[in-house]
Amino acid sequence: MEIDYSPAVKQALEAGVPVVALESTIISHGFPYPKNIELAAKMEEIILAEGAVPATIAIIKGRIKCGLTEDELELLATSDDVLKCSVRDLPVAVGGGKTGATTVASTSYIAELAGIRVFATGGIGGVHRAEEGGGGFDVSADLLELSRSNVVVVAAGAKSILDLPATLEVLESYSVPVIGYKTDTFPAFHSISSGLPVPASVSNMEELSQIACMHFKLGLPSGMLVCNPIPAEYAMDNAEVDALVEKARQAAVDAGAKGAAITPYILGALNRLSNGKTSEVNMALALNNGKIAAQLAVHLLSQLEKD
Ligand code: PSU
Ligand code: MN
Repeated sequence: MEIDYSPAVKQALEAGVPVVALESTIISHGFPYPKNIELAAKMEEIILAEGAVPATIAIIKGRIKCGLTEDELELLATSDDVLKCSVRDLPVAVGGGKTGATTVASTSYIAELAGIRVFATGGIGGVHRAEEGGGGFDVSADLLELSRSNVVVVAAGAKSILDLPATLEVLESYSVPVIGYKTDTFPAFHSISSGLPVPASVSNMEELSQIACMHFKLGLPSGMLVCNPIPAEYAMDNAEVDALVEKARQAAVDAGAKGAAITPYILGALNRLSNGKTSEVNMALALNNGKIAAQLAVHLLSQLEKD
């Protein structure tokens, strides 16, 4: 598959400089403009500051891009004609010359093809709650892709709009290692903890990179999920989030939002209902994931070279 690399990403991959993949759905469908472009720029800065090179992935007019120009980021942030592309949408987007933002699933898929081992996002998709407004029967392709793309994904867990116990069960069935970074519970995106235990946790970067290194050395076909909770100073109380989520879910039912449109709809409703607070929190956790992913990419590369 042909991928268009930006000069910076191409150079980094050739020279063996650590690279961190970034998704673009968070830009096109996760934040309002101009917060989204602010996030995209800050995410790149924070990764560069840690000594890694950011590679934002998207489909631009039918071309798979790994590393974007400012104009391309601006297009993704402002156009209302950007498809939300999971893996199954790639043939339609690429074949049809369309512009699409990549989800955790499709970004992981492309990152592996590009030889990028670490990917930072906000939160992963998961198993939706079965009741109305939860999406009905709806399981994100992010989970399936985590089982078959050989990439370490750093995320602040998943949002409490999802069924988190079921999400963890599916990750177990799919043999995806789930590692808590400085936590022994699964983070709930806006909140530090869902209260659900994770199967393993590490207390520092050295340990994390050793485990990630072992994942690749064992040749496991799956990805690995690193759960990095939101920093305490930005975190929201579980009760505050739960109350907002209930209202946002009702708004989604009233608006008839379904399928792939559910998550973006609920994110927008949470932002409105909280007067922008959830977007601020979302920004803080995404940047923190960028930072940890960059540190991991740097450590992992030297670890892999050592062994
Ligand atoms: N969660 C967020 N913000 C997002 C997403 C999830 O807080 O922008 C996006 C990610 O790109 C994720 C996708 O991969 O939604 C999952 O969508 P679905 O549930 O339709 O698979
Ligand atoms: Mn879905």
